[in-house]
Amino acid sequence: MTSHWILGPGAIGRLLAHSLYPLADITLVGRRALPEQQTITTPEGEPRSQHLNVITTSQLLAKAPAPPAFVHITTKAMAAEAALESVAGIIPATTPLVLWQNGFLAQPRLTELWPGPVLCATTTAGAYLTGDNGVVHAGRGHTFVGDLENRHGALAQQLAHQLTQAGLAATAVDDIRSRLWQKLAVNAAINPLVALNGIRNGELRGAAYAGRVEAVVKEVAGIMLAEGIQAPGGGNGLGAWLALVWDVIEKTANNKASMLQDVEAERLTERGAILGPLIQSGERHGVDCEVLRGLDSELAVLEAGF
Ligand code: KPL
Repeated sequence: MTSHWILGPGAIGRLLAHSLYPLADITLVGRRALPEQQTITTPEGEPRSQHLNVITTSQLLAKAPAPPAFVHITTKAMAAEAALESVAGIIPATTPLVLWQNGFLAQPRLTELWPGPVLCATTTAGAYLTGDNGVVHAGRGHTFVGDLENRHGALAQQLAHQLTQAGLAATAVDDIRSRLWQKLAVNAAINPLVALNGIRNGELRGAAYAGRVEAVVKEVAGIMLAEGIQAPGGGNGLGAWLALVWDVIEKTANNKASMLQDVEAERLTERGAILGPLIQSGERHGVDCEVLRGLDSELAVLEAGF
């Protein structure tokens, strides 16, 4: 049976653990102890309770079990490197990692740092936590898996196959970098504005915010052009990026975006992983990124108050 360690028992980590169990051997690892009896509510609203192997990092280190087939890192972007460091001493350097982070910070860093294969996953599956023992699988989505250098296609296929068998539809792709940047574009246009203004995604359509969304997308479109990234439907003009962003806003109108949830809980946001790569790219290519810089500074001021 394939064994998977999942570092980070947040919403995606628990969704993965519930889905892969009992098809695969699961170890869900967190910094603090969580109940082993965990419940997932399916997209159809049915609760399912399972006894999962949930342990703390120190318990894992003490036990030093046989190395897993995959180590999934499902922490926030800025905690991914520390999560890897916490287990690096007890796994072979050839162990495949799977990175589930938003943005484009952890992925290039860990790809460079880790000698073994580093797969990146991007998913549209929706999940949120309801407490220490509950997660809601709010919406079925699709997961794409691949590595930044396109060297591990067979491994990506093996993982995509297992995820699909586990009920999380997944496809191995050879353009994961573009897909991560496309998601970055959407996250940059939505997350900072909703987090700073305390609003649901759909409210961005209102007259008070629509112009600000368009100003962000204008800069993002310039950066994507410089990076050679096309919008998902093809096309790299402002129109293609605006269409994508407005479509996601429409489809997620009722969502409380992840960055707003972080701000409400007074947690550090993923601004470094979402705005950071875009601003650095803009600076590198001489593309205007004043609006993005402004959002980053506003978020920094907000976080300083936590
Ligand atoms: O991915 C998201 C997030 O909340 O981080 C969006 C697309 C903004 C949906 O809420």
